[in-house]
Amino acid sequence: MALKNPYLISVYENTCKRNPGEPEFLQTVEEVFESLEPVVEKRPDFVKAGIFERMVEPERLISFRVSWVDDNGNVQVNRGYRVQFNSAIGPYKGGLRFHPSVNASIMKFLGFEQTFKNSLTGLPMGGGKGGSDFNPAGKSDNEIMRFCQSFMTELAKHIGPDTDVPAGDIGVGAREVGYLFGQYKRLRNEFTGVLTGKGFSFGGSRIRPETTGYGAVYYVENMLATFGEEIKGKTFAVSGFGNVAWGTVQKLTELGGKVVTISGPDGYIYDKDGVNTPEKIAYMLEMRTSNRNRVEDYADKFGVPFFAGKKPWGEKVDVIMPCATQNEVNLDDAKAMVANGLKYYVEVSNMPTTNEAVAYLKANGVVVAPSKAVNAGGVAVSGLEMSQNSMRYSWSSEEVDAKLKDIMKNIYESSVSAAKEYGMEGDLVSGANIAGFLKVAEAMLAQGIAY
Ligand code: 2IT
Repeated sequence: MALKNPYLISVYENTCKRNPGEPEFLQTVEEVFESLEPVVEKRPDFVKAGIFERMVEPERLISFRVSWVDDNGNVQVNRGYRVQFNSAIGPYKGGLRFHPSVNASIMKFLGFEQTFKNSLTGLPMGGGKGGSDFNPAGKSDNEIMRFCQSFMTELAKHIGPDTDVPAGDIGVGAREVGYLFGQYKRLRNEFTGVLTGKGFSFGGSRIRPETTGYGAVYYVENMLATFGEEIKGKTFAVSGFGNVAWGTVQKLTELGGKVVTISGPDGYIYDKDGVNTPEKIAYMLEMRTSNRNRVEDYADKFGVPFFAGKKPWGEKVDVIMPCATQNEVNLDDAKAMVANGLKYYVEVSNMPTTNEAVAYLKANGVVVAPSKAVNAGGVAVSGLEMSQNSMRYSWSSEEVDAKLKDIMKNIYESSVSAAKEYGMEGDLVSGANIAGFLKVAEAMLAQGIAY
């Protein structure tokens, strides 16, 4: 373990004892605590108020049975979750993930990270996350609808526009949000902004679907500018082919970058000409909505090489942007990147990198941008959707995009200055963790001890 501060070590050890068998949650706690060592030294008032101990304990963890009937008439049972992690600076806010890997550890790691990410956006949103071990792959549209309705029948008891506002994540897009919203409205007889990522016709924000990727690219623009560089003319390796990868590829292409890889659970494709025509980019959407969950279809359609069971991290490019899921880059991958002379590593999916891999990249001079900051544009536009719903108003794409650009610039700049202020100049990971943490910690301090 890389932690040195004895107080943080003891809080971390207690967290390990209290959360056995939850490696992803403990991984993110350790990673955030490493960044917070200088904060502990400067802020004894936080230590006295037990802020660190309270920060790692979710305010509420709800788990529930979701039963539904499949197309063959068989009863299926899944487990649903909502983790309401921290409400110090606003209503709980965070996505819902439908994926077979979902468990309490995954939910808590995502909820913990969401707390700091939401804080970084500068908008009033607390941290939450939810989902289910339901696997959407291969399910019919009717099955998805019935599952969403059953899931919401329980979730509706715990959420509300001023309490907790879920959205999408892996396996939950506009279609699922629509079904979830419909069921909430049926149950409550209320039309409110209880979910974000809604369709535009019923209160969704312009550009919400592409915004996580757009925001990530705006972050990259700001970051490269610091080094006197730009996106134009650079090559990029992206993983995933879902919503986040799609928005990222679109915006990189628009700004003159060339994306040569995308990936799926089945492997990755290498497109030497770039995933850059409207047809190719639209096909990414088609692959997602087909529920087949494979990227080999792209290789078949466009006649490019497909590498079964492999990840694109061995490819030599200027910038690497993982956009798929957690822990998709390990120490060996990081070694391959360094051996290829990689300069910029930009996390887009939540916690795509193991802690050892991040340490190795940093130690070898790679500029590492952390997902909490880089992907915060998604939830930021969710925050803007909440504002629009509260006002019963709708901003144009240009207005939303301009606000998103501002938010991403602020996130980048506040991370840079927090790192500097706490003696970790140039460390974008620590800067984001510190900046995100401070606002939540101040709010908790001001509000007294009971959560
Ligand atoms: O990880 C994330 O920030 C999201 N899945 C989006 C959350 C949201 O509430 O828009």
